Amino acid sequence: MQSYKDFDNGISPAWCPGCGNFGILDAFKKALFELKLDPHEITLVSGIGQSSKMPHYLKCNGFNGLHGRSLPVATGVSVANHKQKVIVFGGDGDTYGEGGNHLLHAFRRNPNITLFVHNNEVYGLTKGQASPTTEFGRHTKAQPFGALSEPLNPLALAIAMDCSFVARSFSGRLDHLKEIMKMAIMHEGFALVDILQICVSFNKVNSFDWYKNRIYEFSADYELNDKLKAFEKSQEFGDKIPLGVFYSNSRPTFEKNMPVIRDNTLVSMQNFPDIKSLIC
Ligand SMILES: Cc1ncc(C[n+]2csc(CCOP(=O)(O)OP(=O)(O)O)c2C)c(N)n1
Ligand code: SF4
Repeated sequence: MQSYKDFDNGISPAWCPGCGNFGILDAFKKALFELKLDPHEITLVSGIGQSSKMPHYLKCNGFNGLHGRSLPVATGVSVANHKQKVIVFGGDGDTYGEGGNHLLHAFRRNPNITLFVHNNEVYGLTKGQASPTTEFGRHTKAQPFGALSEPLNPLALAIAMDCSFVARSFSGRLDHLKEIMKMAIMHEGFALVDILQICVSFNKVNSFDWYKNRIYEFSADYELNDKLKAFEKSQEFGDKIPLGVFYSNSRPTFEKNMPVIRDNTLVSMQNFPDIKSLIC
């Protein structure tokens, strides 16, 4: 690849002008270029949503599945060909709502997958209903009396479940986001990056200026596999919002735990192996 723009496929994004997804797309192309990855080495998987349109705009292998179902698809891709870099894009609704159950099992299994969550704190594609990360009491068109549930803390959940890489960045800090994306893609194991994303149309509270006045970049002053310290850090969200890597560990991956594909990919095998060898 001569330039990060070589990842463009000529399709123009159907996002509102000013949407944070543009920054995420840009940072991602730059991250792939700097990692010297070629399109054929990457498989992008997504569900349904504005964020899930990411694979539509990139020259890479891609699969667009059902709302919330990207992680099982991505796990299948990774088991079939663990030499691919498997990268998932989803919204906070897609990942933490519809796909919440799959997320828990991905944390447990630790497949070698990178998950980027565009967290705009609303369901963007379906016009701004409250999502699992919407703050309690927030008024939307669908919640005229305010959201009635407490928001999910995705980082705390991931750390509690020993997710092997947990980080946060912001769609308006492109260099920071690009570096975090590179670390997450190169991490061996399941990596979650929660990306705070501006939705100019349906989230008028968490605007660019709102974030600019609160976010700060931190380098952990603790060992990154210190679960308790990471958990404590993950509780910070309000007047100050930390961006960076919160937690990391080197657990064996799901693919490494599967003897039949330890040395060879499933897709390169002449004959599909006996099913017993996959499960024992
Ligand atoms: C099972 C199911 N439930 C609901 C929908 C309708 N739906 C499509 S996109 C969407 C919201 C997507 O929001 P989010 O995942 O937060 O992504 P964003 O658009 O904000 O990037 C919903 C509710 C659907 N397609 N399938
Ligand atoms: S509705 Fe929000 S998330 Fe969707 S394209 Fe517009 S700004 Fe982006």
